[in-house]
Amino acid sequence: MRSRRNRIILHVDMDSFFSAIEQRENPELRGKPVVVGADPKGGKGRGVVSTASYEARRYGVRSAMPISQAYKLCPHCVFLPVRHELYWRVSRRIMQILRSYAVKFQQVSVDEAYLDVTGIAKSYAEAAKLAKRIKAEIYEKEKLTCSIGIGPNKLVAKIASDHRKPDGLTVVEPQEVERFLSPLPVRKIPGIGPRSEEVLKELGITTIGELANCDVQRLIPAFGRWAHRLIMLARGIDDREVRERSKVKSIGRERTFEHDLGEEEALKSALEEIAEGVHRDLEEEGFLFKTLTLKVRFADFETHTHARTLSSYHGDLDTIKEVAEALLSSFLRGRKVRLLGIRLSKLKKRQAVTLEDFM
Ligand code: TTP
Ligand code: MG
Repeated sequence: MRSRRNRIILHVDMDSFFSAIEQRENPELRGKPVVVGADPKGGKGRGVVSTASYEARRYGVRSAMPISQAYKLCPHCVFLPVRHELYWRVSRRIMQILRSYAVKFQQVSVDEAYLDVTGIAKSYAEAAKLAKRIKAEIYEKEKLTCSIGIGPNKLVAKIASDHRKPDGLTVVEPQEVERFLSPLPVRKIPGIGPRSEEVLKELGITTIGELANCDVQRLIPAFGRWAHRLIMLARGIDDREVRERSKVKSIGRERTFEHDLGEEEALKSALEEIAEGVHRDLEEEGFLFKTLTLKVRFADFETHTHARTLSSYHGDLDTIKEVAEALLSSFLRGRKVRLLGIRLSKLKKRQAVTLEDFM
């Protein structure tokens, strides 16, 4: 028995993420070999390559390579410093798009996520349509490309997304899993690094197909308890769930003012600004809220919080502003305010859209 359930899982991975963002931000870099990472300092620099554009990869430049080596391979490459904040900002927007397409969603790194679309897509053909739609939306909104793998589990989806890069889409239906995996090198299985690869090679195992068919006893001396799991993976069996990491219990922002505020107008506009920030965070995380808590600290540090729980879930800016303002006016007695804060809790994920919405 292959698997108890018929799931359809997507793995999305952005193409040369950091350098693609840099090329988007600066049109002069498009089509050029770009390396994002440490300063090469004319070949004497320390540190490593974060990523290289596909143009730079042609010269052999790779992630995690010493920057001095990258410089040797491609001295005319454009070397850029890493701008993490920018990349994470873009990442958050992309993840928000992806999340809206999934029943279950799991971000695994800055540029990578799993989507369980079982039920949203009724077949692999529908899932492929959904994937094309996702690629188009990301490109339209962010001018970035990604590669998507579709399979019956996380392992197959992940290997599939890497299969045709950049701008790829690889669909592996359950009955194709064995044919797809067999010829690939064992290294393609996440978790098998250069050391495991070497050990397997000594046992005469280089492809996933050979691993799938080998006797577990041969692997136990080197891999111990992991041996069974390794063979299962090689056979394309993987029951891991796409896990929502919805540890977020509340979303909030607060602001301490440079000068204590007394005027109603000034307080109102400060509160609006905070509401806008909180609303942006709520949208980015893909949540709706039911409870809003307002925090007020007066000039003498006396601090109050007032909460209101609504009868249903909301996600719009107007509601946040209205409720926050109503709460504020209930405890302003002409006193000067040092800090204002808004926190949203009793959160719920926004409903995912369905494929029908696009047809
Ligand atoms: P990856 O998805 O591994 O690589 P990538 O997006 O640059 O290229 P690919 O088209 O092959 O997916 O990693 C995502 C980002 O994470 C990458 O743009 C830079 C960063 N990163 C590092 O900083 N160091 C590393 O060693 C790796 C692998 C990635
Ligand atoms: Mg990537």
